[in-house]
Amino acid sequence: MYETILYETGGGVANIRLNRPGSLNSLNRQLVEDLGSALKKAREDPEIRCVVLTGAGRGFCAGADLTEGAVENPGDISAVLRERYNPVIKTIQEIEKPVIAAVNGVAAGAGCNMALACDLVIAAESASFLQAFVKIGLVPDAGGSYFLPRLVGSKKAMEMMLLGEKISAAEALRLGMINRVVPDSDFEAEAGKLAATISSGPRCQGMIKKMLSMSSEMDLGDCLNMEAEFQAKAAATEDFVEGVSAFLQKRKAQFKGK
Ligand code: T3D
Repeated sequence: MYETILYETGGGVANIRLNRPGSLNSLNRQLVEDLGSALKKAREDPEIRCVVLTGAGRGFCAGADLTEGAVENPGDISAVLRERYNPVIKTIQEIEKPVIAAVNGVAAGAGCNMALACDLVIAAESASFLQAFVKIGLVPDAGGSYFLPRLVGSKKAMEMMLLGEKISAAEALRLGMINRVVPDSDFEAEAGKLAATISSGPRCQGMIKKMLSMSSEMDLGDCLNMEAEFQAKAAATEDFVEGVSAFLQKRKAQFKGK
């Protein structure tokens, strides 16, 4: 049981819902702690093959809780990031299971960058994204300086970070920041379908995640070597045997994530 999030599992999916709707799920100390703990729980649970991160109410996440006293104790911000935010972003990246951000509403500041740290992002049509930091005199954090320029290019990232303007889900999709936009009325169902597709997929999905993370820092030669190494691991899985058998028998594969 968590104080600030809802954690539900089913069908191989761990659903983590940020649950402070009164402040658009802003990140207070407890929420960051609960989120970190829930992500670790999903990582350790062998039944879980996909994680979904979403928000309760009309927002996804409005970034840091600005009522928590950052202005009174500015010296603490560095420690807050190193000890609380950064481990969450690293866990999202390092967990060997796909993490989907299901962005139901506004994603601002660290909330926006937390969504970008996820492996897939599906957004409701009414959702929006903003690098809100500059509006309050802060620089981007929660991995934004890493993810955003890699997704949209440095010029667009610069514009978003310098101006802090809100962009629509449709614009975020056009820019390549996110994967899918669906009508608000279909959002829960479509996010559920995407999670179900991933959670019934083969073991190699976790390897694909790891490979793409590693390849961002590699040259072609290293990527080719990495592919040879990971392909041997993928070929040793039960799911590879099932995948090929299903193809030859002209039936749908039943993957077990093993
Ligand atoms: O110390 C550290 O933790 C350092 C780390 C910093 C990382 C960061 O994320 S810095 C960036 C922090 N976030 C922001 O600056 C965004 C602030 N919020 C907004 O700009 C707007 O709320 C939104 C654009 C996100 C949404 O606007 P709108 O008009 O849809 O909603 P609203 O009316 O502004 O907000 C609704 C309620 O949520 C409102 O409360 P009220 O008046 O109904 O009681 C508002 O005060 C509250 N709220 C929204 N964002 C935050 C928040 N309360 C606390 N902290 C927030 N970030």
